[in-house]
Amino acid sequence: MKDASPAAQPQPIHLADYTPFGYLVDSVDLTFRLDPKATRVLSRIAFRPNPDARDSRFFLHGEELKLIAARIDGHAVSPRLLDGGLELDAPAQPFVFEAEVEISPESNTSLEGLYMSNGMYCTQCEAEGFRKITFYPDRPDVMAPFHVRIEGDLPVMLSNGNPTASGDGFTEWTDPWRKPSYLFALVAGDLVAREDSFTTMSGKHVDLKLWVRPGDEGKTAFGMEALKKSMAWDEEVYGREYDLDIFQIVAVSDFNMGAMENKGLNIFNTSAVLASPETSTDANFERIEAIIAHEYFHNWTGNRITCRDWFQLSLKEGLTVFRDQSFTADVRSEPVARISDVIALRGRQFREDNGPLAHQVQPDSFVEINNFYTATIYEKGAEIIRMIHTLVGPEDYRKALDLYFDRHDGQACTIDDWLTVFHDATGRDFTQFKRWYKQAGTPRLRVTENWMSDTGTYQLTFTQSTPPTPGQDVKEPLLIPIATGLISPNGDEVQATQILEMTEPTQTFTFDDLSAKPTPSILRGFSAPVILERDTTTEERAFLFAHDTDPFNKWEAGRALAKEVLTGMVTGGDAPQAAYLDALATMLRDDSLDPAFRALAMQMPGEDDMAQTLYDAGVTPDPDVIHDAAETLKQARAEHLQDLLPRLSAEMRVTEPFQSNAEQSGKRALGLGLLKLTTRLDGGRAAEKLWESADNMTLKLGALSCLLDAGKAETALAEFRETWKDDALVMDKWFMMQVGHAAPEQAVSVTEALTRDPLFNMKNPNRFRSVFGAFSAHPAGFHQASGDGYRLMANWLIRLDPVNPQITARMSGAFETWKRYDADRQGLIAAELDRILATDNLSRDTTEMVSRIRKA
Ligand code: B3K
Ligand code: ZN
Repeated sequence: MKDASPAAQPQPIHLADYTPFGYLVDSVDLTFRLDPKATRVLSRIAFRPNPDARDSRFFLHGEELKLIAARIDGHAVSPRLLDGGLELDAPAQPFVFEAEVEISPESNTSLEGLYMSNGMYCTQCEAEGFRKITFYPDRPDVMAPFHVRIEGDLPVMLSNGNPTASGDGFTEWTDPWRKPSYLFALVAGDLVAREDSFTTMSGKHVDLKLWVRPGDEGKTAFGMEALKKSMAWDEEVYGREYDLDIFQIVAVSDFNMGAMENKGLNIFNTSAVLASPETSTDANFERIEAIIAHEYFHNWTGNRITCRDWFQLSLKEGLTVFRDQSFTADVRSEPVARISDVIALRGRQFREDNGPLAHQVQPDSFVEINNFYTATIYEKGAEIIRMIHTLVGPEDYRKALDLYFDRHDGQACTIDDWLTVFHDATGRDFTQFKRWYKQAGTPRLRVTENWMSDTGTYQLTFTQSTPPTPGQDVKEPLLIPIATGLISPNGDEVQATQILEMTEPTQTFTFDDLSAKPTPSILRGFSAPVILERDTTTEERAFLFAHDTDPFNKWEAGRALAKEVLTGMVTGGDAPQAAYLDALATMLRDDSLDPAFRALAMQMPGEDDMAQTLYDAGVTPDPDVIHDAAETLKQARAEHLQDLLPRLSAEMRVTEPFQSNAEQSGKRALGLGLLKLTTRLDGGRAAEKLWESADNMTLKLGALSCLLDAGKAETALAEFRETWKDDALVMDKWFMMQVGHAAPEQAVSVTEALTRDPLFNMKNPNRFRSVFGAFSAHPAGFHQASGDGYRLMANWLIRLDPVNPQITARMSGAFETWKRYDADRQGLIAAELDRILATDNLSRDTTEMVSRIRKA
């Protein structure tokens, strides 16, 4: 119903219009009679009037449902069927509503609601998928205990909670914890489990099961370990214990995102859980560990305490991302984790926040909630929690979290509830701080310094401003925690890290008793999600790159230096600067630095990052020129470092059996970074050797990447395809690598050719993303001046929209940076955006996204 009426502009929903539902739900009983084409869902829901509600309208959401029968207290009723649901005149006292509906999982390609993936039934209900399963008040503030019976002839049939009965052709599940419908899950199919168990801190035994398709058992060990580590970490760091007899994870090959935190039954994209050294890279292992932790942590931050409405989404997502980031920092390397998180934040969230899709962490309105599972809600949301943590300190943070769980367990809450807890626990006023939730856009923080040698006084003056964003022209000053240290000319730290709390538009901070003019190290650990603007010299950046004791700022200095060099090359035709190349060599040679850190510090700024940097500096970026400059710089780096490469590469060789830990992966990352340079000098000989000898996917793929760079990958690609053609996750890498490494002028044809490969399948989100995600992440290929890249992308978005609107809407973000570019490119993109918008029956998801982008 809803998806088919896009011609009328979809109407936004407003936070200000929130009212509680007129009824409370005391219990939900569901029976599923599974059938691919005609599944019957019988529901029995006990309602009672909500004393806190003014509105007594009884409206239940429902979409794409065939209503067979409805009853109230056992008597047949005829509900009014409306757009998006049904309405009834409900009794003014407690009553039982029953319905029988029919749905067709097999024809559900949106991967929302109940659908089929590879012959197995599975569900995705967040945010509003439950209404595609049965009629229900499908909103997160309606919470209830669920009892589920599944009837069918499949070997495994699972739902949330504890198993309470099973027999020939049926299973039953009871989830005693009241939950919103978005956390409902059902899975049924031919599955096998890795089984394990966990004993909680209070001695409770929990069965753990990780379900996969037969054949994938060998890829489950790592996920299970990650789960147990997460369970222990949440007890230790947050005092949170698991609360059912069983915790299950199921791996599904067709899934719109990474994973889903359904109560007691997490559903995972295979790419976010299956791992083995032969098929997964170190980066895969790290991501899997973080996602397993993230979904597990939702059990408390999201499930036990959920969101009142979807405007509060960051209440669970920002907090849970912060929790998974802290977990990764604890189990791996803190500096490396922080740097990687900031690279991702800048690459995705800053990009969003500085374009047409910029929005508040707590929006005031939305059209399609699925479009708001964004980097801003997640990553900027996590930065906000991190700032709170920084401002109140770890002890008060824990005190406040204890109060949060204590006060709000079992409730559907708001971001205001969250901030009130911090106020009550610490006495601090969060009124100004709340602007971080309500103000979109990335703040700019300008800093100037003043040194008074006669008194030994040093001052830093900060000025903050946030540029206008769509619908929000005026910005108020934010409370910005600026972690700052000072370093003396000989490299000693003369002022340890201190948190400067900026609250005014302009503010000066003074440091006394200094014997020499210090070098400031500002925004250590990236203490606030802002863009720091500071006019400084190359020498000073090189000094900080060499001496800063804060690992984040040390890395940041190197990155700033690289950007400065690239900017000079792009805008002034400068040659690569020796100061940068020397500093890079010194850093790489420094054995006291963790190889993982060195690998990150040698990484070049991405071409999209450079485009934004140039645009911010008032220069219209040309993707081809940026690409060429980056290539020239890479070559210069290789030549400058050539004496270093053989020794350092040898040092990074791992001789022990493969482990996916921080130590080994750091060495492999640096080794492969060096191999990229070596390839520029030896034409790919070393890479060929590695290709032959590599026994794990990290090195194999690293070698392949170098062979692609050297133009010598033909045999390797064929061999790779032959070996892995039956392993979808590995083949995703094969697709992605070819697009990512195509020469700019060939990127369109390479991408097109890959879509003709029999293994390309647009219905599988992983496969579609492996091709088109990689294509849009290749700026010089996507932005070909001919406009061919834009056309190719638009063609496929138009084709995918009727199949899977969520993925289409998300991928349309490829165009979000269009206003950065020259008038010709803008004209070409505008035409493609208009063509998408003119498509018949375009989904609400895509309509909203593309119109927001177009409006810029
Ligand atoms: N909560 C889910 C995301 C649901 C996305 C719905 N379009 C996964 C997560 O954040 O953990
Ligand atoms: Zn989440």
